[in-house]
Amino acid sequence: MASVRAEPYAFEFDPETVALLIIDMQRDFVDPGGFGEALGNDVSLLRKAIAPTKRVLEAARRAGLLVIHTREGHRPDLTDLPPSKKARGKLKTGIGDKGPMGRILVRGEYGHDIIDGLKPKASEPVIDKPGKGAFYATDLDSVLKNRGIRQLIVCGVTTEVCVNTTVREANDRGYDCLVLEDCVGSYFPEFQEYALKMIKAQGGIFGWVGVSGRLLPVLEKLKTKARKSARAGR
Ligand code: TIU
Repeated sequence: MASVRAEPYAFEFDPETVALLIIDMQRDFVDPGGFGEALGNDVSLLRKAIAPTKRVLEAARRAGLLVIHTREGHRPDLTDLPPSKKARGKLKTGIGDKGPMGRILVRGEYGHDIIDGLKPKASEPVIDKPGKGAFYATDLDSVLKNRGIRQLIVCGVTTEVCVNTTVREANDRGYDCLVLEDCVGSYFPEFQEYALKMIKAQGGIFGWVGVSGRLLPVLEKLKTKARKSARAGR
């Protein structure tokens, strides 16, 4: 069992049954010219999460953890886009419309894909989701169950929207979530603060909140152990 300092108390996990879940690190949300910016947001607030998430992703890969990525988006014919989601915000350029990086939040478009710095490996499942939560209308739960995963280390954007919705969905399905506060981002500093507070309040009502700096040395130790057992032929 590995243990990471977190709030409201230490997050303990078995590396065999924990996965890294990276939520929606797509160009449409974090790059200038995407959906996030079309909504009137300052994307630089999300970009702060890229470097620490990259360090966690690389350490998780070295430690042999299952890594899963998600993308929010829709079919090119938009048949899975609820009219309410399309209409919301009365945007001039909204979901499905042509933006500077292709049609906004449409699968297969450049803007819909994950940023180059956090590109999934071919062996890492990518979950395409039409909603904010990663469990809604996806096979994420079955991917996790088939791999015996019971706990999730969560990074991604945005903290109060897709991260929080996914953590709440995961919590109700019996998964423990550790959210890394420097690896998640919000367009609104006050939402960042309170979205994290909501997770860890009341004894960890939805899960745990930690920082990547505490997790990285724990993952490095797992890597050393994995190497030692490989050398011992176990
Ligand atoms: N991934 C995600 O959070 N989708 C959003 O639409 N977030 C906003 O904050 N708008």
